[in-house]
Amino acid sequence: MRMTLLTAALVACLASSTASAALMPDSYSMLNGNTGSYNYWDQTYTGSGCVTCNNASLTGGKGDLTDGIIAPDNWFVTEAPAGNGPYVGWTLDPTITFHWNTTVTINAVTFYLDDANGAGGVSAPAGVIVDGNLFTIAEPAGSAPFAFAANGFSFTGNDLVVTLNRKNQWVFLSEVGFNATAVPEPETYALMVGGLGALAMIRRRRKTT
Ligand SMILES: [Ca+2]
Ligand SMILES: [Ca+2]
Ligand SMILES: [Ca+2]
Repeated sequence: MRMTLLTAALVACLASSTASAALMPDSYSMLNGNTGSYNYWDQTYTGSGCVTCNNASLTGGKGDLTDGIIAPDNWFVTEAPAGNGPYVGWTLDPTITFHWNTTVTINAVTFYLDDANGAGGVSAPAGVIVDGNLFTIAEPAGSAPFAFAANGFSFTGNDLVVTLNRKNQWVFLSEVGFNATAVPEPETYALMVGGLGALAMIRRRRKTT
């Protein structure tokens, strides 16, 4: 029973030390989207730059890519009629720089993308580059929007650069999420070791009585 408690305490400590934390950027910069049948712009972007101009330079703000809204359907459904649709769609390979005001460590980036199987020239991208690391994206089964998580790298800094590599004429993105594996603080280690030490002492005391 005491060993079970000890094991449970250890598992709890390890679980808390590897918990994943979501990190919201303070701003992002990129070129605005393009016009096709509709306008696939980042019309709610809060920074400087023309939000209704194709490929205008947008800097210092946030918009469609970090508003928490993930497009639930293909571009031809969610973008019609022309308005502030949830996607940003490009006919170039967009490079987006995400900025944090404080230094962050990031181990995973999730991209929420459309896969229209080529309808209107819109397909899943061939891959994404995150902080210089290329991640190839296999063609998703079916034709629904999907999420692709790039992980297995570690970025520490203020500005994380990502690029989407198109496979077709267009690439459509509605949200980007960031996760960090929290590194335990020295105090956490101290508490963990202290807690295990206390349990061991209890065990020893019980043995001697
Ligand atoms: Ca969004
Ligand atoms: Ca949009
Ligand atoms: Ca597909």
